[in-house]
Amino acid sequence: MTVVGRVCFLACATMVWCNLVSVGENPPPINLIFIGNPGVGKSSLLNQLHNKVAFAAGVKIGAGLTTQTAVAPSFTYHGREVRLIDTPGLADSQMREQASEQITQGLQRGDDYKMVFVVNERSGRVVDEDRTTVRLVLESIQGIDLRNNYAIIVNKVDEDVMPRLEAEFQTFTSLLMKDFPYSTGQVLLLPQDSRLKNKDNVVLPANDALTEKLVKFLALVPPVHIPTEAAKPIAHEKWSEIHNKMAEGTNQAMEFLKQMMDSVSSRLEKSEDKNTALLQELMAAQRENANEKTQMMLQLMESQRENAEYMERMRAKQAERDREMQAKQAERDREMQSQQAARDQEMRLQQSQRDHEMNQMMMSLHERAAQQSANSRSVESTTDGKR
Ligand SMILES: Nc1nc2c(ncn2[C@@H]2O[C@H](COP(=O)(O)OP(=O)(O)OP(=O)(O)O)[C@@H](O)[C@H]2O)c(=O)[nH]1
Ligand SMILES: [Mg+2]
Repeated sequence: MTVVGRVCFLACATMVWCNLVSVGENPPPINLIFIGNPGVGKSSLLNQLHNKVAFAAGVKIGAGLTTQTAVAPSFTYHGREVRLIDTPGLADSQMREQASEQITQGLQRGDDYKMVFVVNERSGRVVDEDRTTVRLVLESIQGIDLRNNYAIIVNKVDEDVMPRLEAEFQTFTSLLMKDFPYSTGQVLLLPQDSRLKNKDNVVLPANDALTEKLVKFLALVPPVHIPTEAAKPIAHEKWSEIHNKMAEGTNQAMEFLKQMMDSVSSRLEKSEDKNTALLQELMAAQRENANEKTQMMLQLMESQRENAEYMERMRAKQAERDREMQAKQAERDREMQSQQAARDQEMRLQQSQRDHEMNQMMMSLHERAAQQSANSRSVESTTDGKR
């Protein structure tokens, strides 16, 4: 990256980091301090913000790599000075005393701080060493309300764990902050980056997604003023005792969560059983209802069938009656016809009888007339003869 590019990046980053601070005539510097156990990735992340290797970062077997609190060459923007401060980890028992002094030294610069704790996760579980370090450092700052005034970065989150951590973010953060003197809503999950894994002094491009995510997150962390006298020595000698308590606290909280989950799931199971029973009842009622309906339908169909049969019988009877009536009528017609024929026959007989009688009468009249005419002719001829 060119010098101009780097200055632009730093200028942008500074502008974002400063955006929540009122900038007066002589605004105080902002100390961006990263605190956390050895190997969590503090120096690496600060190098990404600085966009160059300002702090040695890498693999160190058995101990912390950073042993001294170090401040990157500060830069200003709009008159506001920004300092990146790297600190050693407390979990390394060999250098705990020195590390705690170094951290306190880093916190005693006065002015404003954006205090960032860097921690890791272990297969989705909180790391009690990290919890111990955060608690001891928070407890060392006295007389200042740090609630929501510091940030936690959960760094190097495994890619398989990330979705589950995101899904159970509340549970994870409440376990993480259990027994802290102050909790915070400023928590960032940063994914493990294969480009950094077990590497030394890697600096990603300025506009890399990881760096951008980091810058955006840090912009929203409110700066808090920590006067020099407020940062008291860290009770490093209590580290093991506090660590045991934190581990016990985590176990209790996990146990409590497990019981809660068990009770929730048993309640869910019960309510599921209840729901299943209700569903079965409902289905039985529906079946009964359906049976009743079927019965009614069957009855209806039966009565329709009976009606149809009755109608059929009625129609058959009617047809039978019609046929009988027709047969009787035909019989009557035949009788009347034969009576009429008999009457006609008789009338014809009577007529022919009368005709015969009439003929007889006419013939006898003719005969009589012929007789009379013959008689008159014989009278005439007799008369004529006499004359
Ligand atoms: N995979 C992966 N590795 C990382 C990441 N951040 C840092 N590392 C690696 O983790 C190792 C330790 O990182 P450092 O930045 O030196 O850790 P530190 O917290 O400064 O450790 P100390 O200086 O010992 O306190 C290095 O090899 C880094 O490259 C990350 O996001 N993903
Ligand atoms: Mg380091």
